[in-house]
Amino acid sequence: MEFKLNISNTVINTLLTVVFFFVLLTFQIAEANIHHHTFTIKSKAYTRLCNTKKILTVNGEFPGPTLKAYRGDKLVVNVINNANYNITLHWHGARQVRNPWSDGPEYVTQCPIRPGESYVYRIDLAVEEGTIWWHAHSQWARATVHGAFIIYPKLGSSYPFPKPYREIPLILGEWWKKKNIMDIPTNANKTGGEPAISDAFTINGQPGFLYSCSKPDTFTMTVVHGRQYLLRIINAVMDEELFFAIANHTLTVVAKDGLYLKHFESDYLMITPGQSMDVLLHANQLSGRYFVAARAYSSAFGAGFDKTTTTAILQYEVVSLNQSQPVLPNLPPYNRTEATTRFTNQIRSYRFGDRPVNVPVKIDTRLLYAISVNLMNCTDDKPCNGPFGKRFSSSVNNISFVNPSIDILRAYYRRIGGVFQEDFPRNPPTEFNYTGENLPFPTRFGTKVVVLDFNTSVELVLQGTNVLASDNHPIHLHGYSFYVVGSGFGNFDSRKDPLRYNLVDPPEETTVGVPRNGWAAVRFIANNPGVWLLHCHIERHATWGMNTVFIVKDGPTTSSRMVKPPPDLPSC
Ligand SMILES: *[C@@H]1O[C@H](CO)[C@@H](O)[C@H](O)[C@H]1NC(C)=O
Ligand SMILES: *[C@@H]1O[C@H](CO)[C@@H](O)[C@H](O)[C@H]1NC(C)=O
Ligand SMILES: *[C@@H]1O[C@H](CO)[C@@H](O)[C@H](O)[C@H]1NC(C)=O
Ligand SMILES: *[C@@H]1O[C@H](CO)[C@@H](O)[C@H](O)[C@H]1NC(C)=O
Ligand SMILES: *[C@@H]1O[C@H](CO)[C@@H](O)[C@H](O)[C@H]1NC(C)=O
Ligand SMILES: *[C@@H]1O[C@H](CO)[C@@H](O)[C@H](O)[C@H]1NC(C)=O
Ligand SMILES: *[C@@H]1O[C@H](CO)[C@@H](O)[C@H](O)[C@H]1NC(C)=O
Ligand SMILES: *[C@@H]1O[C@H](CO)[C@@H](O)[C@H](O)[C@H]1NC(C)=O
Ligand SMILES: *[C@@H]1O[C@H](CO)[C@@H](O)[C@H](O)[C@H]1NC(C)=O
Ligand SMILES: [Cu+2]
Repeated sequence: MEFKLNISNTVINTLLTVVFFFVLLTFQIAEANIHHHTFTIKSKAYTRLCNTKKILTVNGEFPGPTLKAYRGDKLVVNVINNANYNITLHWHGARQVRNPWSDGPEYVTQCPIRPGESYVYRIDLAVEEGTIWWHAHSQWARATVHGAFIIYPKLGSSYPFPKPYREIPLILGEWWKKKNIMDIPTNANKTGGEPAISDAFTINGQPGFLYSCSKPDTFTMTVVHGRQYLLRIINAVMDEELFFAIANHTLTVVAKDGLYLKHFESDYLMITPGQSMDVLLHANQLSGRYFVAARAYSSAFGAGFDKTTTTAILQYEVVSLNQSQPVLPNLPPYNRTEATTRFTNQIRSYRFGDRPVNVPVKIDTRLLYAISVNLMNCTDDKPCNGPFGKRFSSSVNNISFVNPSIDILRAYYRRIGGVFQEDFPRNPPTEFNYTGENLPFPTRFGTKVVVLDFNTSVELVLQGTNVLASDNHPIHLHGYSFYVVGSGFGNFDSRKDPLRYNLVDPPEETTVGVPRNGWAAVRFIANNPGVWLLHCHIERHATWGMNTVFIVKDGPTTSSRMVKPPPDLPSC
């Protein structure tokens, strides 16, 4: 079933139209290409850090195959599950307009594809352009089942920056030397403690030069002096936000989450799990070798984390410097929240081409979601290895999300009762000093959603809390992008803070890092009907329950209604 990805071979064009309708053909190339892919999930042995173990892969590759398309194209991906685990795939950053059936999160929009089964995902790209990515959305499979998804401007259009000489995808990942990744959440759930901490981060699959067993295979990018390169950087890490830098080189950030932004320069990036960034690199330094490096930004006091540094090498084609080892960049210290704030505060949306900046001004629905890590008493005789002899949990508005037994989308569409409740609290059920010296408290389990009318304009304030430990939470919304109109530290003040909102050029994103002990206010128009997950992209937090769901009702016209479910939708 092995299938070599080759987009040029798979583009379907109706060549019959060539002779008579040249104009129509141009239209098809630019707007209506369909790319067919087959993704076969299987286990394959990989050696990293001197140890060989089996991991889940797509088509035997790690990281998985890169999807490439032009803006406006359609992709059809047949996913064949030849592994021994359930699987689903998510197209992270693709809006899936009216088609939640292809969005991917298990038990939210579909039942898992079971071993031996297959499912066809359809992705219609409309507004997306730049770098997004795809990953598994089933248990912890995404640790190795992920890859880049590159969307070029339509043929005939150009980037809003000088055409780079070359493009280089850099996928940041996380590696456990001996543990079977698929056992990590199960084992953590047995003890109630932290999931196992990883042994390394990776760049394009390799921990890098600082590990003797990775040194010879370190990802190396060779550049020509004077040229400009486009780095397509994706944080596919499970549990840590990362600082990223290239020694002696200033980076120009031009896009984030598949959305262009106003260019800005920085010596480093802070990129959360779930985010992708397009960055220009000017090869304008002395012709030598430089480290590309990333390590954790971890702000939760007392939380264990992987303290290692992953590297790749930037090497000039003709090396004139005599260096014993490449130069290491200065990365901010692990807990330097100011460095995170300084970086993210520079992001501004960019009015470009047919992409206006349309920040909703009149708000119909205001939501305040407090997000926290919680501790539960033990309910059975299993040992509780979390802090204070309790079990970890996490919540949004004090509800810790529980996967239902069939997906919420099917239950909603087919009106099957008893699967979810529509009473998710629109404000924290108990008001407290969210960022104060709180004692950790327990939470409630539930499968609750907020139902929104079609076209509702929503303001959602994500309020970080200091319950147990405050952390920067990368919150990702499926089916939408949103404008981050404000953010700050401490408790959101509904009287004062809106006065300082940026309604002119706020960042437009699909994953926002909610500041540690702070808040972020996002706005969007609920004009994509479906069932859409909102969750923390730090995997351990999502596993503990930091998820919730929006159901957006159908609009009044055929073109504002959800499409029908596909015939091959897996059942539970
Ligand atoms: C975790 O363990 C508890 C019992 O200790 C069980 O009720 C629950 O279903 C488990 N959750 C998962 C996701 O395995
Ligand atoms: C890199 O930058 C450091 C610090 O600014 C400087 O000391 C060093 O000479 C530079 N190295 C190269 C090869 O440019
Ligand atoms: C490079 O530097 C090393 C150590 O400083 C020296 O031994 C070696 O001769 C140098 N090589 C060249 C080609 O200059
Ligand atoms: C960051 O870590 C350093 C070194 O461990 C510590 O001294 C400092 O208090 C920490 N800062 C914060 C804000 O937690
Ligand atoms: C949790 O355990 C503590 C100490 O064992 C006890 O005081 C408390 O009442 C328990 N809470 C619940 C909700 O059972
Ligand atoms: C919340 O707690 C923090 C930390 O103790 C304190 O500085 C702040 O004043 C408190 N805010 C309110 C509104 O009580
Ligand atoms: C959250 O829910 C738990 C369980 O019902 C309750 O004990 C706790 O007080 C609630 N906390 C808040 C802040 O609402
Ligand atoms: C949605 O709202 C926009 C702006 O108010 C309006 O122009 C549009 O017609 C609405 N769409 C539908 C289908 O109601
Ligand atoms: C795989 O999915 C099926 C269908 O939902 C479910 O019954 C089964 O428990 C799942 N298996 C695992 C290991 O989660
Ligand atoms: Cu989180």
